[in-house]
Amino acid sequence: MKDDLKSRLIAQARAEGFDLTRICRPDAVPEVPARLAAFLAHGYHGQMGWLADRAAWRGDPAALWPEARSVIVLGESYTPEEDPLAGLETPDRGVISVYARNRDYHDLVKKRLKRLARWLIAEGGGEVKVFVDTAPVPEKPLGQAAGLGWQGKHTNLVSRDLGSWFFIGSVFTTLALEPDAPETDHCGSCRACLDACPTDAFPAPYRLDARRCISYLTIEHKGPVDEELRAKMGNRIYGCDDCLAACPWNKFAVAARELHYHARPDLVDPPLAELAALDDAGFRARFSGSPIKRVGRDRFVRNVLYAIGNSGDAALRPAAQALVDDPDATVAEAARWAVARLG
Ligand code: B12
Ligand code: SF4
Ligand code: SF4
Repeated sequence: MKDDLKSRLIAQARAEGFDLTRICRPDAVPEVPARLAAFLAHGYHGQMGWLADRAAWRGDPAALWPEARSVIVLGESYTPEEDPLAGLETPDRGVISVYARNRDYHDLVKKRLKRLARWLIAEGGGEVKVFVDTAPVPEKPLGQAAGLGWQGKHTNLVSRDLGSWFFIGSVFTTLALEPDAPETDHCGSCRACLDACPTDAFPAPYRLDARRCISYLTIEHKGPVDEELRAKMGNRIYGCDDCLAACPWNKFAVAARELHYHARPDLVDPPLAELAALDDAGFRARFSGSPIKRVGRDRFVRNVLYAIGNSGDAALRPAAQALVDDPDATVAEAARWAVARLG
């Protein structure tokens, strides 16, 4: 009877739009507390104090909700149709990472998780909690324990079916569902992701120093970025996909089923001059419904100015010059840096 519930759950998740559905026990990741503690002890989390604040829960899903008996871990593909790195060849344009080229996945995945959870309660009873990204849940290790994929050397989960381009969501339940077998590491001797990183953000395979990662620097880091790293950011203005795009397992990925993940044309490599001119209202209007809205106009324009400084394109100098007295001190400093770099 329970197995029947599990196969119907998998079919229901598929109908909701999830590409992968696997199950593990909440206590299936005993290695995580020590590894998370080592990550924090090195200071790899930078300004992301929230990673340290709730480390006891993030390390141990069984402590987060002691009544939970199973974790359903789900993967949703956002594989791009376009070449994700093509924009790196056009320095007068900014590259936005694939996951942020349309609607915010947090909203889309959460809605689906909630619908799936309601279905599960109706069919099997029990209680549920749903999580995607923002809760203190070790989503990647849980995904590996459930067999969704393995944590590759770039630290993200890689699936034999979807490659590196998929989001993770989870449903914790008090039901005891049959767990799946964990996935094993299929990286072998490959190190394509490590070699692709523009900022050498991997102190070792499977370990990321987030302080050097362009995704962290463009999205999470407040204030000025170290000059040594700025120059290496190129024209990446929101997130970074270089290590994901390098993964050979992507050849098995098919384009995302969810149309809201297909790129909005105006978010594929937009002109830097246009973005530098955005004020608060313009920024909010342009990025409404997009994850980019979270960083706010000032941090976004800071990123755009670093890209202008790296462009080598003197035609962009006036766009930076216009911001040297910006009320935001970080934006003003970035503008002066860009003007000086363009000579
Ligand atoms: C914080 C965070 C970030 C930070 C830090 C990233 C990181 N690798 O930790 C920053 C801002 C840099 C970031 C960037 C990105 N992120 Co992010 N991020 C998170 C978040 C919120 C928490 C991750 C976390 O706990 N990090 C802390 C460290 C300690 O965890 P860890 O990487 O798992 O570290 C493990 C390894 O070091 C490992 N380890 C240590 N030694 C060894 C040895 C061996 C042999 C092995 C196997 C493992 C191992 O053990 C550690 C503990 O598990 C998760 C959502 C969530 N709640 O889980 C999303 C999440 C990981 N991010 C995601 C995405 C998509 C991205 C980006 C691709 C976005 C982009 N395009 O810019 C980049 C990728 C950068 C990269 N190479 O990781 C997805 C990944 C989906 C997937 N398929 O894996 C997640 C799961 C969000 C989601 N719900 O879909 N992210
Ligand atoms: S996201 Fe970019 S900067 Fe961060 S580790 Fe991957 S390649 Fe390096
Ligand atoms: S690029 Fe190679 S080393 Fe990196 S995650 Fe993919 S298979 Fe593993």
